[in-house]
Amino acid sequence: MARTLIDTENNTTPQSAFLNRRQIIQGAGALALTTVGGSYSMAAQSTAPTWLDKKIASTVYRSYNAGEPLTDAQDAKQYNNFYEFGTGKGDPAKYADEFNPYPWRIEVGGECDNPGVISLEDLISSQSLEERIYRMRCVEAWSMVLPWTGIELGKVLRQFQPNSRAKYVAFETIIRKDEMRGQKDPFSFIDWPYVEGLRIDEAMHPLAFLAVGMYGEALPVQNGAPIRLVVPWKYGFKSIKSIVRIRFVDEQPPTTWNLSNAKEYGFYSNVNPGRSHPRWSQATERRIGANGKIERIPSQLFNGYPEVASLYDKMDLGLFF
Ligand SMILES: Nc1nc2c(c(=O)[nH]1)N[C@H]1C(S)=C(S)[C@@H](COP(=O)(O)O)O[C@H]1N2
Ligand SMILES: [Mo]
Repeated sequence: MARTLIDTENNTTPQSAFLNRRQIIQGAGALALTTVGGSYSMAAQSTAPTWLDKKIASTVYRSYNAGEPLTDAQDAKQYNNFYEFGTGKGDPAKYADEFNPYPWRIEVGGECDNPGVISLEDLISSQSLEERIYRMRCVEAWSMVLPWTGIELGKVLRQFQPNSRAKYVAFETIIRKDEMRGQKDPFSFIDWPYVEGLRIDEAMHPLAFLAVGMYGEALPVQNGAPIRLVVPWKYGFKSIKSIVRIRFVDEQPPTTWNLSNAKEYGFYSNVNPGRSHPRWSQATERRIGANGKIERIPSQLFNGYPEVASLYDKMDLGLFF
């Protein structure tokens, strides 16, 4: 039942240059990075607190539906990018039980009138949760259709009252070297913490989402427990996991993949089939769909969310990639 999710014809990953070096150093086989299911059993999940399970169970409505079959939960939970746990697609699920996300707090500050440190519970208790089914398109040219549970990002951000100097929003992932083995890797090209950012109008767009659940349950660690960003019109790496800090800033903040290779990864990173990655085409994607079905389908501008186009009206998408 092991399924090969990376096709050999296109075994390109953003980090393949690094992986090649890593494989030489460690003698790791490329095959170990390319299959999920069967090669290991699911790691035990850390248990979410009761208040979170209850909150997620109270989710009442679906505001978006991709209109496409859902990716199997098993694939969504076992084929991940979360370099804090290693660079292999199976590493995050394999080492998930080494990380305990509860209790969780988020520090919100910068250009806003109501900064502070807030617990996850306080952050979401005043909001009702909704489920949204979104397409997720990784820059590596694979994609999934995933049901998230959470809150519109803008609704959360407005609680902190951003001021007129808040032109961008910067996000940071937790650093916990003892629980996240990827952060101890001396060869890692990521300067921890993983950081991401959005322009303020992008962050306030109703499609931008903060997820605390997936498939009707609390987020698995490997998918970014307990809270992560989901920006469905951008390449997956913008959707930063396990967020501990949010800052309103007046200048474009640094972002992890752009720092690692600015020629290959821009700040905007909107899904754009018309603009190839320097090392591979973005015209099509490998959809990891229902019942393990994998098919090659055309990619869509803004990942098929044309409602965001007006955010980029005056911008040259080739220049601001
Ligand atoms: N902190 C952190 N967030 C991250 C990543 C990561 O390595 N670290 N990987 C990104 C990439 S490249 C993708 S495609 C998505 C994958 O999300 P998923 O594993 O839930 O499908 O998470 C993004 N968020
Ligand atoms: Mo990705």
